[in-house]
Amino acid sequence: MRSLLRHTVGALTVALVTWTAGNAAAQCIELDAAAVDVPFTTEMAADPDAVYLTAVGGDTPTPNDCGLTPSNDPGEWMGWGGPLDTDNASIGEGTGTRNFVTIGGTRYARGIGTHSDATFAFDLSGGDYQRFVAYVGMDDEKDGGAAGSGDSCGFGGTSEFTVSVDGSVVFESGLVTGMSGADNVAPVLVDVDVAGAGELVITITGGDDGIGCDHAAVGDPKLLASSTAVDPAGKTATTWSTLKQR
Ligand SMILES: [Ca+2]
Ligand SMILES: [Ca+2]
Repeated sequence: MRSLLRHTVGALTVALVTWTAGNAAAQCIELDAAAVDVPFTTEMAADPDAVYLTAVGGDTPTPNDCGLTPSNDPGEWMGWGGPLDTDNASIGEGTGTRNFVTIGGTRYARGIGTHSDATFAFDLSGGDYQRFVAYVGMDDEKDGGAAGSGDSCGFGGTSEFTVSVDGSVVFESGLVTGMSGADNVAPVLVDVDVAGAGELVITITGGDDGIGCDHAAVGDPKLLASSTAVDPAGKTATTWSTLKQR
């Protein structure tokens, strides 16, 4: 059973949802271990009405219980630390070190965790989708405090995210950082029209400082059949000090 309540984190209002193992989405989570304890303030559960984008689960490119898998070469799915071998997890430090996808203090039940540079292409021609909705940002596992002592990636990494539909750019994040000074940085909402589209491409590059430490992630990446508006939460920074109190 799920419980749902509204919760305010600073100026950020999000849906705070808890979920239990045993639902359909849990079949896609194959975390071997948590290498580091990544702090979070909010959990986002899977949307039972969505078709999710995923990385390794399922039969390409047919949607199944796990989601729609990429149609491009797996060698293009990450720029460091691959291959991607686990759904709904961060890139971690490689196989066996994945964590839950966590961006700006929100832990996502569904998501793609990778490392810049990365490209994911999805064939949408088999479904009747109206919108693609997701949250993009840097995974908090490289933020200060989460990265651990001796890890030089305590600034959270930087990347740029682009979404294209049938060859046309429909979303550009600009430069996204994992932290802003001592503050965590909230994920950026993507909400684009994919009605009648044949292909969706997500491109992640390293920004202006290369790809070092760029543990990039796409949280709750879902295809929706309805045009219902999504609460545009997720653009207000939460403070790292708040996260550390958990
Ligand atoms: Ca962060
Ligand atoms: Ca970078």
